[in-house]
Amino acid sequence: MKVLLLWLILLFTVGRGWIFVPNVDRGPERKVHTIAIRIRDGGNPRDLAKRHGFRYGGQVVPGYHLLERPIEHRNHSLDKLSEEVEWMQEQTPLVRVKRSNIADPLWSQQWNLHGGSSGHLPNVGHVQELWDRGVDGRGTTIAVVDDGLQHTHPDIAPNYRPAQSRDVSYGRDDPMPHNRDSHGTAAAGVAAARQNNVCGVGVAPRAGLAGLRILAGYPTDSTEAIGESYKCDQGNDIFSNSWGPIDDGRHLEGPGHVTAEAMRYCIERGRGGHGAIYVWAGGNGRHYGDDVNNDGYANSRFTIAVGAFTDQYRYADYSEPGAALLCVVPSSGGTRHIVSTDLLGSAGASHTDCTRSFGGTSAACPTVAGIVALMLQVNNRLGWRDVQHVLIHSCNRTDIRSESWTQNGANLWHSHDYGFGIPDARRAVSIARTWRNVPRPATIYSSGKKDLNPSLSIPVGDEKALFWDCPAGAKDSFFVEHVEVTISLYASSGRGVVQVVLCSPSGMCSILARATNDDQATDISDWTYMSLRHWGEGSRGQWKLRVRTVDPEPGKKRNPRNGGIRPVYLHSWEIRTHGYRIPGTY
Ligand SMILES: [Ca+2]
Ligand SMILES: [Ca+2]
Ligand SMILES: [Ca+2]
Repeated sequence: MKVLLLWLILLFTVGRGWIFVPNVDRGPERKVHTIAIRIRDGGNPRDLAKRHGFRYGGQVVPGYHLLERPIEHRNHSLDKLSEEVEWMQEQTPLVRVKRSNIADPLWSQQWNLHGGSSGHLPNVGHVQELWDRGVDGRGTTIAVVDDGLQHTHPDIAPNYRPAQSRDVSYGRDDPMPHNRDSHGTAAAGVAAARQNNVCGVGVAPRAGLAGLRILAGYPTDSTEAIGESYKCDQGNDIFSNSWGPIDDGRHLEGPGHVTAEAMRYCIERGRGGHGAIYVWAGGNGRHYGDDVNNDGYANSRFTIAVGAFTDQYRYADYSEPGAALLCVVPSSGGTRHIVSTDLLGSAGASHTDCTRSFGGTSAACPTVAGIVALMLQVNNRLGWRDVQHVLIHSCNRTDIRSESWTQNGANLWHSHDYGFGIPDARRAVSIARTWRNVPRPATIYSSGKKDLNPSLSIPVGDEKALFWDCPAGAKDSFFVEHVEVTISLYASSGRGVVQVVLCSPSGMCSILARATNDDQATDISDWTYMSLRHWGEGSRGQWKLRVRTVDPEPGKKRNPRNGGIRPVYLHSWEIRTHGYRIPGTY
């Protein structure tokens, strides 16, 4: 293929004296003098190169070869060589420009994709360069699970996949939204709006778009289950979810039974067995003390939780922190919003066909869905865990003065505010290309469920530590991916007084439950928390679970009759590490 490309280019550049390979990283200038030759029948190009003081540079197409020598020898005569070949030509550089004139009228405002006019605003890095190289999501499909998809919109229509789409809410094929429901269409535009002369451009402008409408009418567990699994083994590769339970810091809610089963099915069977990719908005409830770990969709190890980062180089003040947060991407919350598609005409969020005011973790999520589409285009064998590995490796730390950054036992930095940082799309694609899949399925070590009888009482201001000595999975022979902790407890003063921290044998700690304003709900019943902060560490050694009862509002006068904050009673706990044995170490 490469040879054919070179040959075509050679054909078109004969007489110009330069071989140009478009859109390939050229790096620093090569210090070689190159001659292209057509050799006579029966000639041996390697012998020829040797006799004339060249290094053989390889065949271009049959009959045509390259000879190379150090640039400082370029003035040596070529007369003798020319007598032995049919045709020859010195190769010298020409100026060529890339043909990506982006005509989309709002492109200049898509700072999140190119860094703004200065190029210095936070962005996901070099997407335009990827498009120029043909890495634009083609061959992949992003299913936007939301309130519908206006597929007649000219920015959506060329990428729309009707056979992959469904209005689950109303039991119809066509996911066309109501006039007010512009959320799914805006999310879809962020992921994969077409590069044309309309609105802006999505991260993966040639990815297919499916609409799965579930957030209309009254969603139920089974509506969500259909939405999260629709054709996951027949073309829907990536499920982008810019929604979740209420972000008020008082809800611990996740997938119901059927939805959990549906997602498990697609993780095992989706994408020809490589696993569907679930991308999830991390939540907008930071103001209320909410945490990604209070959301059972976003904190699932099957999903990629995405937070928001502003043009002010800081997490958005709505973007929820959490040990389960994988990354942040640019979104609203500073002085700039996100450009996307809006419902045509006066319908939707704007009177035009485009919106300039999209944002939240709703816009962050489909940005990552788009990056994953670019990764899958270059390597569709990536499993769902591989995709997480690649994304983590592609992240750049940001706001590095923040004290939230901690380095774990595998030298990886994670922050409850920023996850592993901002993914760089170009690096993600480059890593994806040559990524070797991690062993499947994941190996799990578990403490087993520890029932405490009687329940462990933890008075306010006190902390109880629970220990698990994991016997196996030593560092350098095991690679921890996700760590899960399942807890049951009773807190009669409300869940907001509970703080749970997990520390690994290396000393890296994860905040799983943080003190909040939740003074109503009292039970935590078999809730599973997840942490990515131990990624790459070993499992062997002592894991420590610290459970505290805290006063979330110290100094606040309380009703003397209830005697202030009452103890928390821990009923049971379990720690599970998921990961893989490093090949060659057993
Ligand atoms: Ca467009
Ligand atoms: Ca939340
Ligand atoms: Ca509109």
